[in-house]
Amino acid sequence: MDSGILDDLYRVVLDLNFEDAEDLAKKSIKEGIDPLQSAEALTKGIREIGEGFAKGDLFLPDLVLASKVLQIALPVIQAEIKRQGKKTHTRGKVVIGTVFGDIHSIGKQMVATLLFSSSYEVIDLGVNVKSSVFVEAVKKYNSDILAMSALLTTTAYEQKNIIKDLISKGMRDKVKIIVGGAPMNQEFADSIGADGYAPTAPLAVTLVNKLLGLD
Ligand code: B1M
Repeated sequence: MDSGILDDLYRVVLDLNFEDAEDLAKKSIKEGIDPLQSAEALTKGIREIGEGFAKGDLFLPDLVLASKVLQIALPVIQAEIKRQGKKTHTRGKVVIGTVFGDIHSIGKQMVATLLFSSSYEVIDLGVNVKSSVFVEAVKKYNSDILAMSALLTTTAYEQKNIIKDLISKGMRDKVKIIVGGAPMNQEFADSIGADGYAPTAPLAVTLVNKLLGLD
């Protein structure tokens, strides 16, 4: 296995090189690189871009171009994760989305992909999802899990509003709620009345398994 490709995937993000992103992702699959490691290499790159942005060393166009790299490369990798998932039966239904006011899609997409490849039926509502849309979907699909992602300190509180709306409609006890995203932690999840918090996509799968009594 050529682990140099993992380094290339990491660097393609830092170099904002969206032109080579797809070919490199395809090459990693052709060469038998574990797609979970490839996804990790890409996200390591974008985390560093985020740190540079936070320090003022990088600017919004850097964020936009780096996320373009991920939006090109990650679907190729995710398709391979799904392909290797050998899904046989459905363990449960998960409604997932990024909350209203927030358009960050990459982490939510990773959680959705790993849940799907762990045999969950995933209803992905996308980004910037209004509370009423989450509530309707939970009802329509009779989902076991509601999974909400938020990447901004401001939008994290939107999750609390959605939980309040579920309570007011008498639906809170019918669904387990998990939250995640960079600004969150367990304490925050407890404070808004979620059933669980996961810091990463793989741990979101572990959490869902645990909440549904499956292992
Ligand atoms: Co924005 N952004 N962004 N951004 N962006 C952050 C989040 C930020 C931390 C950057 C920074 O300043 N260091 C900062 C937020 C600060 C804060 O609120 N505390 C920020 C900001 C400020 C903004 C804007 C306001 C910038 C502006 O316009 N001035 C703006 C807001 C737009 C909006 O949503 N309304 C904005 C815009 C954007 C882009 C559109 C350019 C782009 C998003 C493109 C896209 O997603 N399609 C973008 C990006 C790429 C980032 C960073 C660099 C990377 C986010 C990412 O994709 N990470 C980010 C910096 C950072 O996070 N360090 C940043 C990789 C991804 C795999 O990680 O999403 O954390 P993450 O997901 C992880 C875990 O958190 C977890 O699992 C994932 C993988 O293991 N997880 C869950 C996520 N959801 C989960 C749900 C679960 C469980 C686990 O259960 C339900």
